[in-house]
Amino acid sequence: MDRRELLFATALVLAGVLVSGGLAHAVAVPFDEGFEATNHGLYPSGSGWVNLSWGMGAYVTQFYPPFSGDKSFRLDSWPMSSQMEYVVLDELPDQLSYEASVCLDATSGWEGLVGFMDRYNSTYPMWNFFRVDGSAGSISFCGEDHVYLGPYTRGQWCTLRADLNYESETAKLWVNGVLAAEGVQITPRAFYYAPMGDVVTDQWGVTSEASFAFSNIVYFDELHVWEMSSLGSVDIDVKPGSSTNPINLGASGLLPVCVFSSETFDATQIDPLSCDLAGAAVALRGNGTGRPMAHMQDVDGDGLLDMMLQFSVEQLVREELTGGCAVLTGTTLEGDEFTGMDEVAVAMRDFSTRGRDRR
Ligand SMILES: [Ca+2]
Ligand SMILES: [Ca+2]
Ligand SMILES: [Ca+2]
Repeated sequence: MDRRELLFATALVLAGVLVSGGLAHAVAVPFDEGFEATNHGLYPSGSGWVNLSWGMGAYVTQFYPPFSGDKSFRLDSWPMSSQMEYVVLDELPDQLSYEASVCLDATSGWEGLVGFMDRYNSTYPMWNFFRVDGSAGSISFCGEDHVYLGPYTRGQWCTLRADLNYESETAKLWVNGVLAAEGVQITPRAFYYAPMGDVVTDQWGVTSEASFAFSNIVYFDELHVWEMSSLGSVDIDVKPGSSTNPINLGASGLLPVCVFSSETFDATQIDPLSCDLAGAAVALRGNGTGRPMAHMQDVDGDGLLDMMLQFSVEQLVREELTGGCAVLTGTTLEGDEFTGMDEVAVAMRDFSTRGRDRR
């Protein structure tokens, strides 16, 4: 039996023990775990964690600088057995994102993995996962494509995020909040794999890998899984300069709305003609050109140009403002959809025609 076969056999035995002991309860998406609710030295069993493969140990620790709060999750593998922990997700939405902060121990950390897993497999029983490799000094992602994402230094926390689109079977990947790769081919949610039969990758978790001749200590913190809307969410400000954002529906005139650029969204690429705010389109210039009233300006002073849009107050639909929120939707010139929301205070000073019509 070579090492791979031994690992496979070990995983099967351990998995058998787990299955006979009853299946784990699924956790709801969104899933959030910062390990602050578990005492030092204990396994975080209260939040749905299940052990897949015992290495040397897995417990919440206060003794290593965490990413958040004062605790993180420490996984320590044996040379022949990975330490693998997972939660079962109650659903796998079409657009699923996950994020994890990972730190390889400064002296004893070799490789940490985060992503999806199934009960039976051998060396890398994971799919659509990040690999933080201390000896190579690299961060990579393994889906159907394997992509290098950037350098890594042991002893440092890195935050990894994957936006998985199971419909297009591609991912956007982020390292420390910066987009590192997009259009990366991913493994489907469910597939057939000869050694294992039907595989459903509904288990998500973390691993300290065992392909080393010594133990491997990895810390994990701030683990999140959530459903991504097909619409990208952007920051907007109705009436920049006003925090209460009063709108008088009985009045005419223009309502300015700023859409902010960020590291991940370029508001200058918005198609103003595609935008809708509570039923209103961007007003057109009155000079017969038919051009929308939109201009670029760095409204929040962060060095990135933002998009200022002017909407006609008369077009606003009162029913779409109930609840005190105005929702903006639109697309970029490349066709990417986005949405943003701001609070508004609606006043109805004029109850003549408009108010009655809309009752
Ligand atoms: Ca923490
Ligand atoms: Ca405002
Ligand atoms: Ca700006």
